[in-house]
Amino acid sequence: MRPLQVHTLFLLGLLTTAAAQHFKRLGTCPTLGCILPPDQTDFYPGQLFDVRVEVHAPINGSEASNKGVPDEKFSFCVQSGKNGACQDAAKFFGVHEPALEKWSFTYFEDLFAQDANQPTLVNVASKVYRGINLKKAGEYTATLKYNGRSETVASWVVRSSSRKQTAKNVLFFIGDGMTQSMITAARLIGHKSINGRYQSLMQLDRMDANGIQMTHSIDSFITDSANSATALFTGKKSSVSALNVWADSSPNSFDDPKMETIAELFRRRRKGGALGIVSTAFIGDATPASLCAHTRNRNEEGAVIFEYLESPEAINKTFTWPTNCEQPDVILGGGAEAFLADQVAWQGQDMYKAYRQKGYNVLFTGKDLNAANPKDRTLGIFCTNNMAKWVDRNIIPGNLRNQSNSPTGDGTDAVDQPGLKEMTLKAIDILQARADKNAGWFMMSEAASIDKMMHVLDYDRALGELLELDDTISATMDHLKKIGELDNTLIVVTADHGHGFDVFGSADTKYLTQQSTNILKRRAVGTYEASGSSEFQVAPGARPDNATIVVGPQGPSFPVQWDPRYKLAAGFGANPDHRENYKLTDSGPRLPAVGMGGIFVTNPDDNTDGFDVSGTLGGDEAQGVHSLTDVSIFASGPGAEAFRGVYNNIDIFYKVADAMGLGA
Ligand SMILES: *[C@@H]1O[C@H](CO)[C@@H](O)[C@H](O)[C@H]1NC(C)=O
Ligand SMILES: *[C@@H]1O[C@H](CO)[C@@H](O)[C@H](O)[C@H]1NC(C)=O
Ligand SMILES: *[C@@H]1O[C@H](CO)[C@@H](O)[C@H](O)[C@H]1NC(C)=O
Ligand SMILES: CC(=O)N[C@H]1CO[C@H](CO)[C@@H](O)[C@@H]1O
Repeated sequence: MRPLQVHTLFLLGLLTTAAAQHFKRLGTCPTLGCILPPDQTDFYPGQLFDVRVEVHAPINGSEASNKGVPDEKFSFCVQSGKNGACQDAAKFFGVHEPALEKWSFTYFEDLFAQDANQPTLVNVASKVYRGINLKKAGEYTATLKYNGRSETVASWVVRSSSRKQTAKNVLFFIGDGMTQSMITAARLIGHKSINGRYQSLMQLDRMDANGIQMTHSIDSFITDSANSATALFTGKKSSVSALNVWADSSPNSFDDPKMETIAELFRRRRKGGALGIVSTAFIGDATPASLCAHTRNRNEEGAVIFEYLESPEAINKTFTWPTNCEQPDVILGGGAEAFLADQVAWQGQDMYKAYRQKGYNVLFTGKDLNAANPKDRTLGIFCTNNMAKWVDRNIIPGNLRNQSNSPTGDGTDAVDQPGLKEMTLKAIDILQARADKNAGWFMMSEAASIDKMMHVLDYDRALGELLELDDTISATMDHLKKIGELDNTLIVVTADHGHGFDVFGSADTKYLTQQSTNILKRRAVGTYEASGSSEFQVAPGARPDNATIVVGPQGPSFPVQWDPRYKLAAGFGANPDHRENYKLTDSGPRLPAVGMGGIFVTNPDDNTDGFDVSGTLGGDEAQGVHSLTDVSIFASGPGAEAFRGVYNNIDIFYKVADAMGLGA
């Protein structure tokens, strides 16, 4: 902890822009002088980053200044510690004085300006210092002076670090969007209880340590998966949609100042260490992209896939970046569109071919994954877009038909998709086979569709994904034990953000569908004592009562029946207009709202026998959105105790880096 830097000029700046809330000139920059990394940024010793300074001159709007001409003669200096002199930045960083860059951008000051289509126009003068690092732990102060007497001050801290390795391997699981209320609901449907007592627990309930992390963005209190993953993997706060960069105001999505990720640092400091990325999302999506890619715009899916293979710098050599992930040893997930030349691949290249040329074994089915030689660098892409959901793969496999989502792009159906468990276990074998002796490995494995199914209010599928994650963690621990690596492996499980989901009772779906009006249908919801016990039956596992229950094909810790008469009655904090009947959508993932006349309204084909729920979001939202809640973090293995307590999402990067002993 350190005191907030209270600076009079900052306060003046804050007063003039106090109204900027929805829309900001630049979120990290309350004054007209901007420093990126902004005030209150922390670093790991030697961690690479870029620095950008901007001087803004709005030509109109409430902050109009200097007739719209930005001060090009600004000065920028950095001071180490409390007493040293503030040294010219180029000299301090040991780089050439960068060239001056200029551009302009527009933004709306508020919703009234947007309605009137009156954007404010801002002219900018800027410099960028690339590939910097600060080796010595301690405090640093960066000062930008502009417009004569104005100044912006940023206080940075290089944290102390550990060189002692406690964990040879790190397996980092992300349950995307997973909150404690979802874990509670998944436990209720996946585990039997008698008289209020569970007869078995989730793997998440049985980890060595647990804590709570705060997920706010650098400039908004609700986060998205790009900037929260950036926080987890770089130890830096960032903005919505930004991947491992601080968002600047320039139009280019690739020139924003970068920050080194845990994967890049691991590759640079642990020679011979192996790197794995597994996700049930399209593999260029924000969370899997956050290990290796750098861009202001998470939608640059083609660029992300190119950056994994080459380096962020290969996008444009002008934006030098002296580190990269050096071609991860294993990449498994969906998202074939970013590899297919005629779809969204980078510059229309056949990226499968490009990966093969760099030595990757490229495969497309669960069968091929199972048979793959673990010694090979492996790219497994099993479908276009996101992968099939656990409920569809295991309960309603017919839903995998007629999707035209083959990863080869030939228009057939991707019917042989592995689950998170199969991918994660195989990835472990590949990392084990490819890591140099004692060099260990780092893997991120993401249950992406907890989030994706919560967005579409498909609670059954979301909880299925969560139970699959839990099953994956326990199978992983068994596997690591079998191969003698459990005691060498730190396992961390957390979420990147939450959704406002919770359960408030049970619903008699039979009664609900037979009533004629909204208000009568809602009588089917039983609260308090009328909520009863869970009617979901579970498959037997290592449980005392397993004799009486029919074993499903899914194994223990999953319900054997996904649509009992009495379901969970649940709600959502942020939703479009929709209709609810609490039954499993058996045609595939739910579509709660559709576009009609320029806004999203209740999908007339969804839950036709349900009751209407009014939206809480604007008509431009087709889905639910993320919410504020802190999220849980669980850890087991060497170094797990560091994850106890309540802290910020950025702290997780430092804890993981220390466990791996990545201090220089
Ligand atoms: C600012 O100036 C630009 C360019 O002349 C104009 O398009 C815009 O509407 C102006 N905005 C305001 C808020 O006056
Ligand atoms: C690289 O970036 C520079 C500076 O923004 C730009 O002028 C140039 O056109 C870019 N090159 C490519 C190939 O995009
Ligand atoms: C539970 O199932 C296992 C495997 O089918 C069996 O060996 C065990 O005896 C069962 N336990 C009880 C208490 O029925
Ligand atoms: C609705 C539809 O197109 N159904 C087709 C799905 O695919 C099977 C074969 O895989 C066809 O028989 C169906 O007609």
